[in-house]
Amino acid sequence: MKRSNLYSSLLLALLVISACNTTEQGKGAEKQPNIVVIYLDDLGYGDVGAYGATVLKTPNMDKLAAAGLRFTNGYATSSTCTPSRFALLTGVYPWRNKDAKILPGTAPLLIDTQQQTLPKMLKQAGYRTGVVGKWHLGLGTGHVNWNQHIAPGPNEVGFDYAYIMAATQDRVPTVFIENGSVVDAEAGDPIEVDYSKNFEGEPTGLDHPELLRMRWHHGHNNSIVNGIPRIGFMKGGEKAKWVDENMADTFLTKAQTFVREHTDKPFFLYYALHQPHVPRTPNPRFVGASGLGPRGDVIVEADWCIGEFMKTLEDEGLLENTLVIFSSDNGPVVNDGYYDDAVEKLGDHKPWGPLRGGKYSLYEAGTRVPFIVQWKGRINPGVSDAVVCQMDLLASLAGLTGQHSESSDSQNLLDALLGDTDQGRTELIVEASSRTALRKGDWVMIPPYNGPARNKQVNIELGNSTAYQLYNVKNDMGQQNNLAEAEPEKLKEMIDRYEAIRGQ
Ligand code: NG6
Ligand code: CA
Repeated sequence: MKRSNLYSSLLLALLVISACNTTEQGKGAEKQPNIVVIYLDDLGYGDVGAYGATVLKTPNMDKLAAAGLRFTNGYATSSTCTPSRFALLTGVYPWRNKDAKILPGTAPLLIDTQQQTLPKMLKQAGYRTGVVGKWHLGLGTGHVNWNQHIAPGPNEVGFDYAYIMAATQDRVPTVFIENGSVVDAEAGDPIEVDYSKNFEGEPTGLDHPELLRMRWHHGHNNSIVNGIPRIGFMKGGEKAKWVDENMADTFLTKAQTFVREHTDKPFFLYYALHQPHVPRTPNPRFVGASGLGPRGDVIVEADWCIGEFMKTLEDEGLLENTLVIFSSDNGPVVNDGYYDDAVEKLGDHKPWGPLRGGKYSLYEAGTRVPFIVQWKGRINPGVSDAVVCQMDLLASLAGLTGQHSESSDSQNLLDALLGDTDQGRTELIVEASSRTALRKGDWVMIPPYNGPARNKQVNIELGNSTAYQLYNVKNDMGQQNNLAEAEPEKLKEMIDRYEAIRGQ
């Protein structure tokens, strides 16, 4: 071979190899994008501009929707936090686990450490995994010593990194926990937590209303932290206690840092914001921002955090290689136990949008939530009416990353989530404080339940009735016309299917 020919052959070979590499990388990016779940706490279907809110402005959430796929039938499994988060992380219906209920801050870890989870599955696919924000899935095995390493917790169910609050911001302990250790804990000021009795000499919201800067409406009258009465009793840990108004910035910074530190390998980040759950304590920068009082202000604050977080992805050049899923753990509540002007300043804003009910409810506003999926360059912006559920992320993301889902509840809806089809689930059981209902096609069937029709304290219709309820939620989104009597065949079909699934 002539020397010039040899050179050209070598050059050609190099070109072929580099072309193959590019294709490989391209394929890898398609299969292994970074994955971020941005999860709000009690954000309602009607709280987001893209879902019809007009009084309340959410430009950054709207931007996600404008650049991504907005689901009109996106569901949490449950109308409260713990069961929804359980399903999100395990892909299993929460009603299969009798302990999947709103947990106190002292509850043991709800997820079995042997169980498959979303972060564990993604770790198998080579991902680095992190959780920042609200946990509320229990910690330890029953008697947590808050002054020692706390385990099992997020690190034992698949998260490489965890910066969390244990339960909710209205429950003690009011401290952050980073990889099993209370942040800023001091050996000389040990933390003690009890949900049944107070510690001697410690003031409570019930006994010392003069010490409060936020009054309790129902519940929330135990230990006082930062002038706010909480659920449960806590002693010690003065330096470790969070400043409520700084929580949003703290979680944002941790989420941004996680991204910046993991740009070399695919990552999965579960960014679980604490807004707009009670107590609503916007940073002073956001006080008055919404005109709707603290509930609106903390939604504006959360919206800002999301904008800043998305900027970080953009600045790191990751937008085109990151699948972002935005949703909420359950529907909205206006008065959830504190006097905070949310009721008085609500005006024309409808956190539940066109849906009936809210948090704690079996009606649609309990579980149908904002649900947006964005992947720049891969997902065509638009709106999808496919029924999708957060529980399906396990099987769908397993499908995306070439892994196997061990859950039979979680469905691989990757094509629907990426907008390649508008076919989602055909049926879904939704849950509200251990009561369940069936959505199948355009229909929702709620079996009879004892209990009040309305929770008067939070002023939300719960879905309880002595009779069967049957709604066509396509024609009657607000569930105003109970068709149980008019459509006996449909009702029977729904009851049969419901009983079959619940009996599985
Ligand atoms: C309820 C609390 C409520 C809220 C909820 C959990 C009372 C009276 N109410 O028990 O304020 O903390 O639990 O919300 O204590 S969730 O979004 O975490 O499910
Ligand atoms: Ca919640």
